[in-house]
Amino acid sequence: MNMPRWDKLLLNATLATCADTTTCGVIERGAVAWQHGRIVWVGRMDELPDAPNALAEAVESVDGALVTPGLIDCHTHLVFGGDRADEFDLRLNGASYEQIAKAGGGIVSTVRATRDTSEDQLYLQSMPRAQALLSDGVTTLEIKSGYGLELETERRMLKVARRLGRELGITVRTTFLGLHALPPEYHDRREDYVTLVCDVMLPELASEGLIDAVDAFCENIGFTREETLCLFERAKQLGLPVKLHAEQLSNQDGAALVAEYGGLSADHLEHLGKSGIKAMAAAGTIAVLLPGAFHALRETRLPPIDLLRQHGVPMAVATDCNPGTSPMLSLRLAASMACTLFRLTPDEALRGITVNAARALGFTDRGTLAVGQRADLVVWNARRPAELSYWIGGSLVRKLYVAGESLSRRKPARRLPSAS
Ligand code: DI6
Ligand code: FE
Repeated sequence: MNMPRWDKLLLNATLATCADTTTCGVIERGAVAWQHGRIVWVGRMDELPDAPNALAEAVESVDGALVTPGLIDCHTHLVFGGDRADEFDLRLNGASYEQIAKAGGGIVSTVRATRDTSEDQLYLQSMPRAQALLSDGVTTLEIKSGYGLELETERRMLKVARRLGRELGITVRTTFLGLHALPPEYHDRREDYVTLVCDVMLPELASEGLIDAVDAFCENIGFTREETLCLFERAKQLGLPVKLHAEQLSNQDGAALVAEYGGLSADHLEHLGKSGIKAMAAAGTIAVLLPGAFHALRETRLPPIDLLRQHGVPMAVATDCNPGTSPMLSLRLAASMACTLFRLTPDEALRGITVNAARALGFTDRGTLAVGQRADLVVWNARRPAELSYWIGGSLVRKLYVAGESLSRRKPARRLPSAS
C-alpha cells in the first residue's frame, strides 16, 4: 500500500478560495490539503482522488466551517511608543487632525515618544497589537517605520518589526516611511531633511536589509509631490518597490505619481480623481482602502469606489493600525467598515483582506486557496464568507495555519524580549 503523501487534509469545509477574478470563490462541502507548507489539493470533497486516510497523514473534518486564506493586513504603523488617547478627546471636542498636527501634536508627538523608547520596550509595547491582529486571522502583516525620523529610531522600529515576525512565526513586510512628517529639528531646513532621508537613511537601512518597500505621506501637512518624487527615484535606484499615502486629505496627484513608478499600492484615496484612477488601472497599482482612519477622523468624503470598480482597479482593505488616526486592532473590523461605510460588498471586502492585500505587498504565493499557494489558512467559527464582515467584534478564529503549521503549536511569543 502507498504511504499517504499529504501532511494534512481538511474535510467538510465551506471554502472561500478567493481564487477566481471577482467573487470569493465558494466551494461547499470542500476539501483542502497541503504538504511541506504548500497547498496540494483544493476542491469538492466528492472529487478527492482516493479515500481521505489513504491521501493524508492527518485528516480532520471541520463540520461545515468556513475556511479562507490567512488574512493579510497590508498597511499598518503598529510599532510606536506611547499612545494618543488625549488627541482623541481633542478631536471629539472639535479640533481637526491638521490643527493638532500644526500645534505640535499628531505624528510628531508619537515621534517624541518613540525616540524615547528602547528597542525592547518598543517590542513589548507593539507585540500585543500584533497578537491582536493575529488572533483575528492575520498571517501576513506589513509594518511601516516613520515615527523615528532619524536614522537610529527608524532602524529601531524596523528591527522591532522584523523581530515581531520572527517571534510570532508570521511574515512581516517592512516599509520605510522616512517622509512621514518633518521632524521639529528640521522645521526651517525642509530640503535638508528630504536629502537626509533619500541620501542617507534609505540607502543605509536598505543595505542593512531592513527595508522591503518605500512609502511617503504625500499631503499638504506631509510632503509634496516633488519631494516624494526624489524619494521614489532613490528607491528605484535601489530596486525597492514603492507605495504611497495618497489623496487622504487633499488631492496632490500622488496616486498618478506612484502609478508612474509602477507602485504596489496607493493608500487612503478619499480625494482621488479620475486621472489618478486611470493611471492606477494602467499600472496595476492596488487601491488600499483604510476605513479606520476615515471613521476615526469622522471624514465625510468617500473614496471613489464606483469609479475604481469601473476601471477595474483591485481594492484591498487594511487597518492602518496607528496611534493617531486609526487605533484599530482587527482586520475583520476594517472589512466590516469597508462594507458599511464605503459600500463594498462582503465578497469585495474579503478579497480586499486576502488576495488583493497580497498583491498590494507584491506577493503572488498567498492570498488564495489554490494549488501551489502557501498553506496559510484560517478555520472560522462561521459558515458563510459574509459573516466575516457581518459580525462586529467577537472572536471568530477557530484555528490558524501558517505554512501548514497550526499556529497554536508554534512556540508562543515570549513576554520577555529575546536576546538583544
Ligand atoms: N496617514 C495615516 O493615516 C497615518 N500616517 C499617515 O501618513 C497617521 C499617523 C498618525 O497620525 O500617527
Ligand atoms: Fe497610514
